[in-house]
Amino acid sequence: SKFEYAPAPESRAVVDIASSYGLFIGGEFVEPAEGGSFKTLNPATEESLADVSQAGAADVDRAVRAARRAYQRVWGPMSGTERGKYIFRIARIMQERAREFAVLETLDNGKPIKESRDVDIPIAAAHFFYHAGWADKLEYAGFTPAGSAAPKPLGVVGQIIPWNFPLLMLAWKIAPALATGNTVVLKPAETTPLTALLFAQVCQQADLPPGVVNIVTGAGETGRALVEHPDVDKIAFTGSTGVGKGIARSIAGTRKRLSLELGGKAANIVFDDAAMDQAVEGIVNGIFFNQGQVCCAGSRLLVQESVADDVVRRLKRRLQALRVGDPLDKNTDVGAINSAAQLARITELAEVGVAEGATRWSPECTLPKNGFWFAPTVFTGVSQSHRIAQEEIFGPVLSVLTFRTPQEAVAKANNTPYGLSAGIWTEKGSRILWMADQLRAGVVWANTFNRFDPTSPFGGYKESGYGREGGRHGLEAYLRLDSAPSTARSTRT
Ligand code: TXE
Repeated sequence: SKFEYAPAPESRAVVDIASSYGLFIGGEFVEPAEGGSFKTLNPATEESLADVSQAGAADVDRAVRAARRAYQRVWGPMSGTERGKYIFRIARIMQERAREFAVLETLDNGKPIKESRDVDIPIAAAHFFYHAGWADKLEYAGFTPAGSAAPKPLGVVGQIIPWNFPLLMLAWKIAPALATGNTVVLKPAETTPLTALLFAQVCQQADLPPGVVNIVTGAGETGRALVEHPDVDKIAFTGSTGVGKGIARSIAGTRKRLSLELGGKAANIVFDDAAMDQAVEGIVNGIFFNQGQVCCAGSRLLVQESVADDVVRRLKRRLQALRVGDPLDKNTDVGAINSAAQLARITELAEVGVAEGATRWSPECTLPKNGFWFAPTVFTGVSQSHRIAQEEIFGPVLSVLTFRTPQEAVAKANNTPYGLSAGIWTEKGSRILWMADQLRAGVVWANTFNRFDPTSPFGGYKESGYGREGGRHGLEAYLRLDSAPSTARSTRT
């Protein structure tokens, strides 16, 4: 049955939030077969924003069938040029509706509006623009030998994303999948489904053929149904390392392809010759951007011993000036933690840090009474074996360690199970190149941190996962590079 909208009692000025949402399947919003729903909250106030449908296995099956039909009948056979036009149209509408997206993202996630306004939404739109440009050029990009057929799509792709960058992760997943001719069933995280549902409306507005994009909302059970569905050709997952490993186990031995983007414990490495004001800004941005709920967050500061006291002093002074509070206030630097569960994980690991003997410090700040809040926190006196130096905290908590030589910095930076990103702060170009070569990290930033661009591939080493997202490399995850015929007609441009 089709889902009818009722406006929420106090829908916000900028964005219309419905009181309840259906599943987006086959181009329309529909009721879930078993009728269940869950609430999504504003983490800054704990108020309910909307009721969202809970997709069960029957709904996931319906979405996969819609995606298969769209793949076989419309999207697979369509020329790259035509596909590109639809993706461009989506990008343009996202730009036009950027304010709505930004406010909705901040309400549902708790992140400061200046981040959703200046980072999440514009980069999400940029991913669609970038990939629209690829849609009709795939056969010229060297994926397959010159003169042979264009590379083929995989078919129906299941995508599962986390709550830390809800719309941006959706864009990282959907834009390359569509550009390469695949159709999609995407499951947003259960605490942040609203911008994905607004994106579904954008697909309608862009007249995207029904079934090319399907959005199923729900928690881990819904994700599991998607992973286990026999007619899905690939799973792309971003989330916790534990769940990622479980997905890899359940997919082993099936025809499904898999790409995983998991956790991190990045080192932000500051040498004594670094431009210190810039480095301190980079440290702050590295760990307090999005409340530290970032897989590539610079959660370990490795600072050269000779300047360690000075850097920590400057850092603390800078943190006194951070504004923590109402995420909708455009002056806010640090917003709310996304959920009670995440707050509990952060709180527990911070307590472990104290119990293991590290020194805990936070600037003075008054946290709002309701909602999920955690003050910016710095641990000094941390050693490599401490859990706060090894485990992903995924919160506004920085662990400070020191080193003497570049070799020691490399050894310490590489001493975690992860390998997603790293930062280097030095004025010496030769040292940047040597360090970047030695660090086991998929992304290495020099004299900057947390920079994202659709043209650069992003992804990890070791337990941070495999596969790359963004750039030419990101497209490979959605293509068959052999010359076997695909189930749909060729994707000639
Ligand atoms: O992640 P989950 P959680 C890390 C971070 C955080 C921890 C836990 O350290 O503290 O993970 O976060 C879906 N089959 N990261 O519990 O559960 C789930 O519904 C299929 C790092 O929120 O991995 C959601 O859509 N899907 C990370 C998505 O997986 C399942 C971002 C992620 O949730 C599933 C998020 C299952 N069995 C957390 N169980 C990063 N790399 O950025 C859950 N899901």
